[in-house]
Amino acid sequence: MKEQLQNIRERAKQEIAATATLQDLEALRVQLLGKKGELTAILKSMGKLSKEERPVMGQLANEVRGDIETALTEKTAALEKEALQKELDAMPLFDLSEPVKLEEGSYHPITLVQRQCENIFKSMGFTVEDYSEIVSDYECFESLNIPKHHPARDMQDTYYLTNGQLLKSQTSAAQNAIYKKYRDALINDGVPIKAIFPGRCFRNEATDACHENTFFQMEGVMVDKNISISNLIYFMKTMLSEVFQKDIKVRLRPGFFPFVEPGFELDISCLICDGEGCPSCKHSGWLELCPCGMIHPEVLKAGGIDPDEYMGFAFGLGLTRLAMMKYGVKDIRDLNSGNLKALSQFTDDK
Ligand code: FA5
Repeated sequence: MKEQLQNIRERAKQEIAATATLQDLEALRVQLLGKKGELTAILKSMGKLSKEERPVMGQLANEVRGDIETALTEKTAALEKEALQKELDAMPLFDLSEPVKLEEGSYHPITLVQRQCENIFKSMGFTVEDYSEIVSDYECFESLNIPKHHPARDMQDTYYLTNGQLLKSQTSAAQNAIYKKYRDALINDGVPIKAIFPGRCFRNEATDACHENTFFQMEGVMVDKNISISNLIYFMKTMLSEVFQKDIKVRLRPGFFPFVEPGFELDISCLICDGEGCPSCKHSGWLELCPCGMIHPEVLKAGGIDPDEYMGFAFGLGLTRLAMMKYGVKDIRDLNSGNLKALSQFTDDK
């Protein structure tokens, strides 16, 4: 029996070592140690042994059983590890230490054009001002030489709030505050007022390809002694050639705004249709882009500046329309659409 037990141990160890799967190992365990297993059969036959032999064989049988169980446990662990490794190898690589690649956002085309204009004017000595979107009637109209009930108010259908204030319909609404902010430096120290103030404007518009109810403008003013229309034209030309980096057709025609005298409309030849006429330019071939003019004496007076001594120019650039022209956006409404597919394709390359 001793030999039988030792044989079983040796054979079991070899067979366990050669087993390739967990199922085969379980089958081997049943075959060796199960109710009808080989070792169990030997243990059952112990009764036939002599009194002296029984404890010796019993101890050996227990040792053999223990050795087989240890070999089974070790092999189970090895096969499980192997199976896990196979599973991991089949999985796509996932390295926690690897830097996570985040989707990058992009600037809105209007922001890109606004920043570009800001940089152009900053390089020419202009300050960039921020201004509220909710303004008073005085700021938006009265200080700009548009008294209550004046028909010029009809040009801008405005959103009024219940407290009497309104959503700014034009960036010109900041002019009065800018004059008051810088007039002391102008009068006492001879520092010209040179400021631009980009901002969002709101009008109750019937929207179309070139009109939105919410759009951006960028106002610019310059006040000093001896300012002329030539200065105005110089700054407009510089700005447009920098933004477009190519020759574009521009026309200047008389325009009426109560806060400038004389006033002009500066139009650019539509870059969507090359001046042929399309919905983006209301089929005229031209797009109103940047009305401008010499600041009306009443407006300077309201800002605390003596119009007999000082003069200046002002312009109101349509930033949203500029973005349309620069990036070839046919319908202005796409710019407010939140359509990331459309909006994320623009870069600030010139
Ligand atoms: C004004 O708002 C004047 N404050 C501009 C100004 C400033 C004139 C200083 C003189 C001196 P206007 O309403 O034309 O003017 O608007 C100016 C520009 O804003 C237009 O040429 C156009 O480019 C843009 N704009 C006006 N309305 C809309 C709109 N509904 N949607 C998109 N852009 C618009």
